[in-house]
Amino acid sequence: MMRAVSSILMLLVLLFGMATSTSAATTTVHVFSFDFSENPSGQPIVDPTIDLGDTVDWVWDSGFHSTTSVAGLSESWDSGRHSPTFSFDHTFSHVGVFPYYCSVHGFDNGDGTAGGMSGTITVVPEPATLPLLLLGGVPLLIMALKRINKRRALSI
Ligand SMILES: [Cu+2]
Repeated sequence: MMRAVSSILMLLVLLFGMATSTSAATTTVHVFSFDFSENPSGQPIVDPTIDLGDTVDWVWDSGFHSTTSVAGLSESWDSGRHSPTFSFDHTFSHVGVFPYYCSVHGFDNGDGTAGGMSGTITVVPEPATLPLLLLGGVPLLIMALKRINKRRALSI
């Protein structure tokens, strides 16, 4: 009985710890002529997907560029135009897909999208693992409780 209770407590502590230990992260996005990507120039272009509360750190590798969000969205930023060496941070506090562009080589289409030298930041709710952990934890909890009840029935 005590062993079952303590193992349930251990499980709860573990689940809680895993659910709350996801901390804010920073993703680097390279800025080069003429694109934005998680990969450096010459490798496949990757637009990042980040967790809510994470930060994107744009790092200028080459050329004269800006990172500028399109108008009318819940996230808004503008680095201004710079050459290397420069970097610019923005922390995302809203979930969604956020298109942005270089004000030198790209443009705001005026409808929430961007063209030319442009990219997107996708922000997903954090932590994505919490519902999965709870889904996994509930059956384990029920199994443990059933086992306790069975032992109790036997000992009477
Ligand atoms: Cu540019």
